[in-house]
Amino acid sequence: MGDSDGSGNPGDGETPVHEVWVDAFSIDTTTVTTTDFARFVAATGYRTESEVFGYSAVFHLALHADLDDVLGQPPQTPWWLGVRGADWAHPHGPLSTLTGLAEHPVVQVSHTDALAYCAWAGRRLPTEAEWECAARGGLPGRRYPWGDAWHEGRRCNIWQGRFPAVNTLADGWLTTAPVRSYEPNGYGLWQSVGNVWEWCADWWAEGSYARSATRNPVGPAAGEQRVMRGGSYLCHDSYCNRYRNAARASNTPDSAAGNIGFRTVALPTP
Ligand SMILES: [Ca+2]
Ligand SMILES: [Ca+2]
Repeated sequence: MGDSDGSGNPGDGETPVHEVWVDAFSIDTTTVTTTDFARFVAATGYRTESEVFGYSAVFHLALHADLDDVLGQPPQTPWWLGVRGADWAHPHGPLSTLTGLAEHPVVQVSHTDALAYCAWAGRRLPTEAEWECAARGGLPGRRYPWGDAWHEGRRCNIWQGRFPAVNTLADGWLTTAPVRSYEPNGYGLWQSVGNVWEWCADWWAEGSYARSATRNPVGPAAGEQRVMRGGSYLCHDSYCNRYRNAARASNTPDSAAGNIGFRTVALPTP
């Protein structure tokens, strides 16, 4: 695990590189789709945290909402808009729908929502170590799931152009791509890097690698943020080079946005 080529970001805790053992596990080849999530909601009546809060985060160029429904934008990340009525079924705002998105990843789901889905499905979130093992696809120490070479726009869905205003769409997508786009890695996983960030089970701590268990690590015992891995359609070298196997990020468990989803793992829990 970890950043072998020095491209990690200060504060992201991608080092030290360390060897871990994970017991065999079975992981989804794709992130959970809107179709999967709709089945869960239909079966349980579950209301996501965005629905309870009444708003969620939408990327400014994807907005489908009346301006009255735009509640604000964080000064540090003004490309995110807080939008009333944005939720998993209206990922770009209340005027958006899931039409055409049946095979796209579900987004606007918090870590709490992902756990609720897992409980219904009889599955769980991957640990951070399992996620990285799966994302590497049998190529340890490489930068991307397919190796070290960069194939601009042909292997994953990130941002091309000038972030956050101009996207040339060289890879075909401004926001999410269908979950089976590009090519799977050596273990059959699609889009572990790019497309959407993926929630992991672990609590986040910048220094967790220095004190990681060597067998089946599960991360810190407690924390304030949960780990997310893999980067998203908003990643770009100029702003966020986190579309790499080793890259790490985190968010509070009740956070949701238009570029965060998840994939699940079969029980039991390590
Ligand atoms: Ca793209
Ligand atoms: Ca991903």
